[in-house]
Amino acid sequence: WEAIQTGTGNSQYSGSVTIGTSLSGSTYQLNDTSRGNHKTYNKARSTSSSAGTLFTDADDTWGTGTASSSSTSQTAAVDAHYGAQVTWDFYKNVLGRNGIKNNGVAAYSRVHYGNAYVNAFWDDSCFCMTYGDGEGNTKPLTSIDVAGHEMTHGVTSNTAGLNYSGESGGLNEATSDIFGTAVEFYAANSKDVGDYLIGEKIDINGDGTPLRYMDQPSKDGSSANYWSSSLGGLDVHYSSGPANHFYYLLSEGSGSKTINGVSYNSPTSNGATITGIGRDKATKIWYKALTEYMTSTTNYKGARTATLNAAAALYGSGSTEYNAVNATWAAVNVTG
Ligand code: ASN
Ligand code: ZN
Ligand code: CA
Repeated sequence: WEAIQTGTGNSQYSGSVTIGTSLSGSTYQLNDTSRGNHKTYNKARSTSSSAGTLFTDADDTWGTGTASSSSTSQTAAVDAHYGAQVTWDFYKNVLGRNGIKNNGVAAYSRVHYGNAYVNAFWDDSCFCMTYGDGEGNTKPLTSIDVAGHEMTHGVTSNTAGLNYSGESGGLNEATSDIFGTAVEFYAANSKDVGDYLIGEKIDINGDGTPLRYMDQPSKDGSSANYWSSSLGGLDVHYSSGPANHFYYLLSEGSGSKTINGVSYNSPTSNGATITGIGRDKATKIWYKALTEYMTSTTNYKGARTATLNAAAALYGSGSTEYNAVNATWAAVNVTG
């Protein structure tokens, strides 16, 4: 018998948070029974394919809130568990999706994977996401935008199924950045105020810069701002650029802007000025396009059509939103 509990989590990146746990006998577990039984496991440096050991605790207060190189620290587990929880709630409350497969069943998370492993990934075969501890084993890749990114790979796999290469691969990656960002803005805690940067908290470059910039993807030195005929030859984490840029422009508009203390400057390929329609509408348009109009082979031209169809269905063809989608694609060099 397991009772639904809410534990206190002292996370590394999101402050003190409430997390879904359960009580089995007299032991608490990282098993969120209110969200499809999402469990978080400890790999304790192993890279084997097993789930690992379910995190347990005596008093339902988890983690210390500070970085630790311990291979079994609860803190990384708190961030991963919380990230999955907020992502679950975002999909349910904002987009009406009940879990990755829309069937109420959760995936699971594994932390402390490998030794100083600097990556996180979704795996269709285990239906799980996995997080390394980062450089020095003290920078786990468990920030909320990364958790939202990885869990969204599961959603994409189970909806459009965008092939993970060429332009469809870039759109797959962008979909994870888009909803990872939307999840970060959705999170209601004191530390995650929301930004259009990816991985700004995990310090993967060692100099405080984020992994990716949605307002101007080329700021990472490798991503494309605009579509070109050679885009599909880039790594999928760089060919995501024009779609990430599309999402920023459609949400916030072109030019300079400061949001939650972060400064952005978003250019356009054609010199057009774009007026944003807001992040909520941009998010709903991308989700409807992903789940109803995109397929495994959708390319950038197809993404334009899919989002126009989604905007027409949601707001009407010829609506302000529809026209903004059209103008924004043109501003990243995607036309009909
Ligand atoms: N962290 C990467 C991602 O989710 C892992 C990968 O390249 N598959 O995209
Ligand atoms: Zn990814
Ligand atoms: Ca972010």
